[in-house]
Amino acid sequence: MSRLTREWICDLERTAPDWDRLLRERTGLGYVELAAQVSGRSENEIRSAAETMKVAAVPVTSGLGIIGRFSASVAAILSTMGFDTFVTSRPDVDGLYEASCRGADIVFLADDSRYIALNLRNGRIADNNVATVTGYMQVLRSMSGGLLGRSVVVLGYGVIGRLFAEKLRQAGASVAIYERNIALQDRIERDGFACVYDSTREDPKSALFQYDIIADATNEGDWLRAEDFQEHALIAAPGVPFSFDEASADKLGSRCIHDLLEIGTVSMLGLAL
Ligand code: 2YC
Repeated sequence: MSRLTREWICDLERTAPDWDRLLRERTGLGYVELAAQVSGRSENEIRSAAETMKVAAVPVTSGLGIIGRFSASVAAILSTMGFDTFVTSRPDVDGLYEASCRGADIVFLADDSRYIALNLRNGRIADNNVATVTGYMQVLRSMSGGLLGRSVVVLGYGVIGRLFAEKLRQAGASVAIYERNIALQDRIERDGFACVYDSTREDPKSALFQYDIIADATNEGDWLRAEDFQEHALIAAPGVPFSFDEASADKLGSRCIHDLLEIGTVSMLGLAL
């Protein structure tokens, strides 16, 4: 997934509770419900974990360094679920040590290559890529009423797109891939998927109109419009930056679910319990 920027997430601490409510309204799955579903636990088990467990977000300075408000945003999402959370005052190894000394049961930390949740009590580890796709699969299941036998197109065949296509296939959906990168098209065929991107078409995007369930895992940003899809199409969009502009997002309304960090983070929590 693309590296977030402070500008993109600067409001997330304030909006995390609103998005929890909106997700529940639109998909029936707020943060606690989502964490329960991906973990195979009950909502009450998640809520009682929130009452007893401490979670720390540890800033990491490696590579391109700390993203302003990243750790605070992670903490805000998890405290919205009821967890006692804190951001360590120190980064990196010293921060991990601080988290342990202050009684953290689970730590969340990310460098430029990997964003994980590590359970210090049982050693379970959750990876953001896997958790994000697992969370968005639950969202799609809930919005669509079931994926068995449904025709789904996955946009983009990067790490998230590949994970999404495999999980959709496992769920019994008929999966096609839309990927314009020629180098990836061989891999798509090898993995047993049809690639529906056709560069000979005047408007390759017109191939998307036939689908009513879309998983958007692209990272180009601002390249799709609501009009590219059927009126009732459902779109799960983990891709960052978002593929739609504000006007299209408004037109799509509750048929399109996208966020920068929330669904992946609450799903990580569920998978790390
Ligand atoms: O502030 C910090 O601790 C930074 N080291 C965080 C870097 C996160 C880089 N990764 C991303 O921006 C996204 C994540 C949301 C998941 C995958 N890429």
